[in-house]
Amino acid sequence: MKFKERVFSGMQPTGSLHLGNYLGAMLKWIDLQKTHECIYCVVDLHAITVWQDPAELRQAIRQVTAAYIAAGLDPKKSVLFNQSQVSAHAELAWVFNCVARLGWLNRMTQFKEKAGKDREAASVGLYAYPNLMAADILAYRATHVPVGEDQKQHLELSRDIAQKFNNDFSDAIRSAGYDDGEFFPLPEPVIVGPATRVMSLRDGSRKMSKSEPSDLSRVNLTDDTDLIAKKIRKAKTDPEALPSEIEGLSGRPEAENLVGIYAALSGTAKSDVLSEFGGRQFSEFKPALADLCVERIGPIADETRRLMADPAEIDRVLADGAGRAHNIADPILGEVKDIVGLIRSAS
Ligand code: AQP
Repeated sequence: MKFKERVFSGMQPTGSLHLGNYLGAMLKWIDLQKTHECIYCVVDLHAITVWQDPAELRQAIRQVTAAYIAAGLDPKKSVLFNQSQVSAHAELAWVFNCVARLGWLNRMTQFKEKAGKDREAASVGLYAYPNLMAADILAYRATHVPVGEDQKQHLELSRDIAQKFNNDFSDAIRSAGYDDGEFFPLPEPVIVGPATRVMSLRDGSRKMSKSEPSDLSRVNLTDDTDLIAKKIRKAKTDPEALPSEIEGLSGRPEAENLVGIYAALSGTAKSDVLSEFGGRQFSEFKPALADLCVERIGPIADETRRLMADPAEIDRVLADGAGRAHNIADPILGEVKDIVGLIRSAS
């Protein structure tokens, strides 16, 4: 079946968003909004796979929503909501818990990283996280998922789940009128650009992350201009000048990271950045990067703060988005229930 192109993606309200979230995913979200029907979610059910302080979680849901809007997502154009308001996500996730195989989940590297050494103490939710992610996407039969590189493996699992559902229930799917037996699309990851994996500013071998204890490791979308400039100034580098060719970045993770950030923020390629800065020292490159970062991130932080002053308006945006999300997801979930053999409510 030729599925209508539809975009879905989300971020966890586990803290304030950072440059990695912005460059790895959100820039593409904003782009896709011009050409596609887009559904962007604050994935609060994912956030509680690790314990969250309830008051801080509520605050973070609103803050991530405000950051989405401040960064350029238009809630009139795109559907913008928080996951827990649309029950189809959790309901479809249960069906997928029964489709996905333990062996598949055992291979997920993010669970291994997040659970750490004490796997027995990790929540069942953290383990089943990728099934919920598949449900997030497929509840809307989304075809394209703009994410950072770290989500590639989870996206592959979503495709496997979609394929297995289509196979397991192929007769029922055909009986429901889908002659080719394809009920779910196999969603495609959209992982493009010069900064699909932004690394920590303190350690070029670690991903920039909300949960990294050192705040100097990331630029938050809520940082003021002085703090942004300070973090770039203090970013770890090596003593060499920047190379003029891409090949010269190999084995220099910190240099590669900063060049990638510059390229993504300026809408160019790493090779263009090196044409301009090749042969120059970090003492010259860092101020240029700090200025660019302040110019691009500063206004997002200001606008996020302005929006956060009116939480009732943010809640209204979320409720409106949830209503629109329900309208798309509920009929799809109804069909899933029919296909699986459940009896859905008559209303
Ligand atoms: N460092 C990164 N570089 C590029 N893309 C990134 N993303 C996250 N970090 C980077 C992308 O941002 C989207 C939302 O991520 P998330 O909030 O759902 O969770 P995450 O990937 O687990 O991000 P964090 O910051 O590492 O959160 P914590 O610390 O809470 O686990 C995704 O598209 C992701 O690829």
